[in-house]
Parts: sequence; structure tokens; C-alpha cells
Amino acid sequence: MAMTSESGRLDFQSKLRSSRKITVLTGAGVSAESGIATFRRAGGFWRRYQAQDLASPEAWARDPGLVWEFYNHRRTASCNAMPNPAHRAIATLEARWRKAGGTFTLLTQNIDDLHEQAGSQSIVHLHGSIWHVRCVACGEVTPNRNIPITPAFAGSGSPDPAFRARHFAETDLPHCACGGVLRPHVVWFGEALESKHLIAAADAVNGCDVMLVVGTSAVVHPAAGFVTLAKRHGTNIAEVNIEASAVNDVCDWFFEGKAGDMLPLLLDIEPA
Ligand code: BV8
Ligand code: ZN
Repeated sequence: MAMTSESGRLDFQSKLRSSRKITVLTGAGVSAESGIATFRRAGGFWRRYQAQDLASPEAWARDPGLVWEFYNHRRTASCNAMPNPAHRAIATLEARWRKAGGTFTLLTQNIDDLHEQAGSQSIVHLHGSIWHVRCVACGEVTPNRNIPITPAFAGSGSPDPAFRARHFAETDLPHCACGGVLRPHVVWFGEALESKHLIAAADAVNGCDVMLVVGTSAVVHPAAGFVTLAKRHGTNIAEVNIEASAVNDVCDWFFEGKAGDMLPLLLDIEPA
């Protein structure tokens, strides 16, 4: 069972200090204190939908305008979000380990760019990026921070279930120079993660001394599976969360609390 006491913190920090290879896995909880709604808490609902209902190829095939209205709403809601102390503590730890010649990888399930804004370098966006779009015809991926995504979506996206949703025509959707429709460059439920990301994540877990799991319910696979894989490799694992996640039982330490409060204290460590 994970240790959570003061002795647990000292034990964790001594293991961290002597580690040569660190991997961090983050989820929506690391961005919660930046004001970005998590998936499975109250904020996880939009109109009468759960995120899973709209983050899927089936929803896109059925009504791409509704899916874009959902992502346009999330882009608008998060465009002014700033990194919080949790993002910054992770970026600082990485900088220290890189300077000392150690190995550090950040695996994030989040599609926001707050880790980048906080200065993290070695980031694997397992589930893609809300600030990139991909052409369904030619496959080109491009950065896109247009708000609204197209003029037709101006003022749309109210999460109020009573909101009289309008139908968006194909011409209202963003298009590629090749004429194809642009979709959010994110991994939807039922879609495979990019193999380069799966390979990077497996590399990050292999031979990793310490893994930090921050702000994830750990119910989504294959991301959550990297924690149990690390455990099988003999990695020491710490969880930072306001409640125990689905992988809490394989963690050696559980630091209960908000990531923005806990990480600056826990990670204020120099490599041995
Ligand atoms: C795939 C991008 C196969 C889109 C996302 C049954 C069993 C196992 C698996 C499955 C199954 N049925 C279906 C599956 C597969 C499915 C899956 O895992 N489903 C789950 C729901 C059961 N997985 C997939 O479909 C994946 N693909 O399997 O493909 C395949 C293979 C080959 C060929 C074809 C197909 C794709 C999964 C990726 C889906 N895309 N996001 C978008 O964002 O719109 S996942 C989505 O959930 C987000 O990325 C999010 O990050 C992720 C996980 O959620 P969390 O980040 O953990 O967020 P959550 O709200 O759940 O939790 C927040 C946590 O933070 C909580 O623990 C809370 O306590 C904590 N917290 C809150 N505040 C704070 C805090 N902690 C600290 N401080 C705070 N302040
Ligand atoms: Zn194209």
C-alpha cells in the first residue's frame, strides 16, 4: 500500500534524488487549477453529452459540426489558461535532470499546451493536441489557434443543455488547402494512438527508476497501462491526486492533494 506520511515524502525524495531516469504521466487533473475542466468530474459534461460521446469517430461521422462546436467551446474556454505551479514544478525537475545528464520524459494525456507553456521539453502528447488540426483528406497536420475555428462558430458552444443547437453545414467547417475538411488533431475513443507515441512511451517506461502519476483517473487505456508496465519493470511509482486513481494500488507512494500545492514541495529536489 502506498505511503502518504512525512516519512513517505522523504523516502520518495531520496529515491527521486538518486534516480537517473524519470517519467511523469499527467492527466486532466494537472490542468484543473488552471481552470480547464477535467473529464469525469462535473466539468466533464457538455450539454447532455459526456466527453466520450463526442470524442469519437462515430460522433464525427454523424455530426462533424456538433463535434467542432464541442472542441471550439473547449478551445475558447482554455485559450487564456495559464500553467499552474504543478506544470512549472514538472518543467523545473526536467531541466535539473537534463542538466545533470539524466533522462526525463513527460507523457501527457492532455491536449492543452500548458506543459509547453511552463517550459517542459520532452513531452509526448499521447492523445494529441487541441491546438492542431488534421486534414481528413491529405492527412496534413497544422497548428491552428483560430477562435472561433471558423466565423460560423462565433458565439456557439454554450454548454447549457437547453441551448438551441444549430446545425452546421459542411461549408461552415474548417477546410484544408486541398479541399479536405479539417478535424481536431486528437485521438478519439476507438482510435489508435500514434505508433511513434506508443514507442516513445514504452521507451520512457523501460528502465525508468521513478514514475510520477499526476492528476489522472487512470481509466483510459493504453495510457493507464504504462503505469502497470512500469510497475512490472520494477519502477517506484508515486501518485499525486485529490483522490486515489485506478492505479493507486500499484503505487509505492500516494500524495493526496492538489497537484499545484503538492508538486512544488515534492519536486524541489536536485539530482544526487
Ligand atoms: C484505443 C483526447 C484501440 C480527446 C482522449 C474497456 C477497458 C479498457 C479499455 C477500453 C474499454 N473499452 C474501450 C476501451 C478503450 C478506450 C478506453 O480506455 N476507454 C475507457 C473510457 C474505458 N481507449 C481508447 O479508445 C483509446 N484507443 O484503445 O484504440 C485501437 C487499437 C488499434 C486500432 C484501432 C483502435 C484512445 C483513448 C484516447 C481517448 N482520447 N482524449 C479529447 O480530449 O477530447 S482520453 C481523455 O481521457 C483525455 O485525454 C483525458 O486526459 C483522458 C483521461 O482522463 P484523465 O486525464 O484521467 O481525466 P479525468 O477527468 O478522468 O480524471 C481527472 C483526475 O484528476 C481525477 O483522478 C481527479 O481526481 C484528478 N484531479 C482533479 N483535480 C485535481 C486532480 N489531481 C490533482 N490535482 C488537482 N487539482
Ligand atoms: Zn488536405
